[in-house]
Amino acid sequence: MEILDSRGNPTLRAYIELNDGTTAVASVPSGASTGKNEAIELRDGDADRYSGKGVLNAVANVNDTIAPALIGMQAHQQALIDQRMIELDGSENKSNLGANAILGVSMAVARAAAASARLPLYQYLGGAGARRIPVPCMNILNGGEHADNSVDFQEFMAVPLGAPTFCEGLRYVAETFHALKAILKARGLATSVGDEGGFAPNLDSNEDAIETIIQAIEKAGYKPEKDIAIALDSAASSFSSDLKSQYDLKWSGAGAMQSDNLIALTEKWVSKYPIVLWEDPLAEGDWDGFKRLTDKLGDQMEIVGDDIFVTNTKYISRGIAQGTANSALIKLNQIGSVSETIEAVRMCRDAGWRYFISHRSGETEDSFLADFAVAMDGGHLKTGSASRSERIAKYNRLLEIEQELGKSARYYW
Ligand code: 2PG
Ligand code: MG
Repeated sequence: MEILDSRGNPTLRAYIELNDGTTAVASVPSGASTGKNEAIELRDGDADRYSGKGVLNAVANVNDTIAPALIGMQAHQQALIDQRMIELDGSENKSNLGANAILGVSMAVARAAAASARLPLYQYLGGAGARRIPVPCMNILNGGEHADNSVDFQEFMAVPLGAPTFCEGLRYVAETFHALKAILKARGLATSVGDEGGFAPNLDSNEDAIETIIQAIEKAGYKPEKDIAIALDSAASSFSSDLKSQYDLKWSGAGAMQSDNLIALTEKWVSKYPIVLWEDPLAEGDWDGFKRLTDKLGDQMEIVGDDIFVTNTKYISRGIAQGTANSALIKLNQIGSVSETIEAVRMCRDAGWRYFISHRSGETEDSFLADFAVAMDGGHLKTGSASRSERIAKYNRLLEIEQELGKSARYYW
């Protein structure tokens, strides 16, 4: 069925029932700052409904094409089921049936198989050894395409890597979120939030954003770097005109620059601030710039490719071969099925890369991502701020998983 996401745009929810009576449901997220090689999210294009954003055709594809083809298959054969849907679609990028249609079913299949096996989803997908709860990289200040403010970089995340447990880590950064609110309020700045629940104030500069966050960490009673470090997602494609070398930090007024200027700025920030991870510091077509940056800073921090790799092994393998980054962002709907997402994770792991599990800026109350992140054992995830229930749903599920694992739970950066 067609439901709404956290931005009030339509998205797809899939329902499944197994022969043994097990039922499951899954809802698909949706991005705003999308990479151009992402799998295609099928939209109706009917201007009379939701400005063309309806997903009734994708829903029909589930009911009329996918469902009849899957009936009779075994729910635990995830890869086979995903493969069958990919074949049915027949395109390179899932443009016929829609990545939203395929992923919704793929997630529902995984959840049903787990329930039928009487296993929690994280254990079904990750095995008996799945017990590492990811460090929550909490996006407490939003800019770029996720907010209407004067900050060019899209996400400023607080990373509670010094906490002893997930539960404590979540508290560290939620308290920092509240401290940040108080600081912004005292400065007479807006405390309304952006798409991922972080504040979206009009600050003096991009650097002001990071300095204000450091103040917030201290105000909350924590030590920057030791207790809480910083991660950034520039989402640089969103301020690059040619997507490969020309940049314009227009909202903050910092102005036009080229790859090397942006790399120099990155170096300066990394030497000055406790930054442990930087996602999309350059645009999706700037493979050369990415490599130069990784050569310079790759031994100091995690450099994550999002729009450039789009969770696709075709691009991740090129990145590994060329030394383009040292980590890939992992988003289920960028590639469009559970088993292909697992393949992307495996490729990173085999190469000694890290991988960063991520939500989308348009989300639903579905907490699939939380279980998925524990199953993938990557040690960190991003799922927004300490506000907006579509974000909190994932944090609450992680709290639950940690509690369920008891003393066997692990938490480290
Ligand atoms: C990103 C994401 C998620 P979107 O760029 O990493 O934070 O945003 O879903 O809009 O692509
Ligand atoms: Mg990103």
